[in-house]
Amino acid sequence: MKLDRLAPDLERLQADLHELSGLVEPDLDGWSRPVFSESYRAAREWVARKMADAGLQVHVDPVGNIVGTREGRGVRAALATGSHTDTVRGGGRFDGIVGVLAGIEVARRLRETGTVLEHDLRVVDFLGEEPNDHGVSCIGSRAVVGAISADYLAMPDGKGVALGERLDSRDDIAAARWASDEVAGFVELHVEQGPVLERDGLQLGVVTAIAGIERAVATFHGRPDHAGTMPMGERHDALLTAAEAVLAVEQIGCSAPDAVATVGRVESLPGALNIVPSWARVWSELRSASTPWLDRVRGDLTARIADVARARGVDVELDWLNDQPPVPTTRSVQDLIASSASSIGYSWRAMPSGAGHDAAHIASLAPTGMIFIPSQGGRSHCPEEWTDVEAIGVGTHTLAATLLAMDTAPFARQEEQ
Ligand code: HGY
Ligand code: MN
Ligand code: MN
Repeated sequence: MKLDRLAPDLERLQADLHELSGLVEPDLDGWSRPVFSESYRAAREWVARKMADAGLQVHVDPVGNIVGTREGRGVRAALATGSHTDTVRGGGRFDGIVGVLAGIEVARRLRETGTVLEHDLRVVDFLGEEPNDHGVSCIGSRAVVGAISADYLAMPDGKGVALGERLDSRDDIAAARWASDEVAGFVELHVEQGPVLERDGLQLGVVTAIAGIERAVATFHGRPDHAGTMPMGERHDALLTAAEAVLAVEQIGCSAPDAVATVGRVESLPGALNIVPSWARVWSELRSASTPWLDRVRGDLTARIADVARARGVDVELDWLNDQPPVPTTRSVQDLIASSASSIGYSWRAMPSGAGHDAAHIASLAPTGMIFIPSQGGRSHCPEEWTDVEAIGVGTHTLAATLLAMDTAPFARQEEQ
């Protein structure tokens, strides 16, 4: 088939982006649609309607993923694509929703060109990809690969509500699990959320690996004292200890070329101007596509935090959360994305993803690939996030061509890298 026939309708994509990105929380900054919020519920009703309008058979699975299916000629396993429609607070208009809308547009173009694949096509809006108030990310994609544990379901939010209480499937999360042979392959289209493609002047990224993420919470117990009378050398200041820990995180993040480390939140008590802080808490994360680096820096950070606390006579507790190892994508799927892009005439490069994605979980179940399109200024997780609709069209076109190629080309399962 001439791949140009599967090119997306840019005006329709633009209209979808405008409608869906406008469903946000009125009292939050940016384009905010946190999981379990009212705007998120409205957005998912919108997605289900759009999937149905595109001719997909729509159902909501036991954990709350929205799944749209276009029947194929009969090959047992489905080809899947999709992403997420929840956002970070203060987020942008493209993170996640581009992958869901592209999947719906591919379904429309298949219908409009009368193209029936051998495989079913499955378009998924995965529940809650962003880290939520319960400290869990990628709820829907973890659930379909059986990676939502009872501990996860018990994780409370700030109001003490357990994650399981928020899920439709509170009694049987296992029912959401996809069978090991249910999906033949998965491809996710996503904005790059970084500066590489724009800097290199390229249209597409073929993702080689998705960074691993280690998250740590350090709690410092110092001693409250009068800020006016206690000499500097005799204090046990929890916040100053936390400040040194924050700088230690930065130094670790700068210790390897493709690594990053961030402290996104610091709290301290009692918070009075005239009392030396007695308590402080630091939330940090370390990311890299290199497993050896992640393994090493867990120990490094643990040792450095213990050192700065000891030096100031402050006690510290360090909890490690969400150890998500780096995930390589499947080489043969990477090759199909690259050959599809090249055959249409799009420029591309291979690159790792510093951001986490639902694909990182689906990769444990099926051959998996990711397609990136440029983010303006490399900005994301902020209201300034922007990707031109033409670039989204290039990504959607490449997604369609890749799924068409996967429909007939042999590609290996996960063990081949
Ligand atoms: O945090 C991430 O990398 C993704 O945006 N959830
Ligand atoms: Mn995100
Ligand atoms: Mn995302």
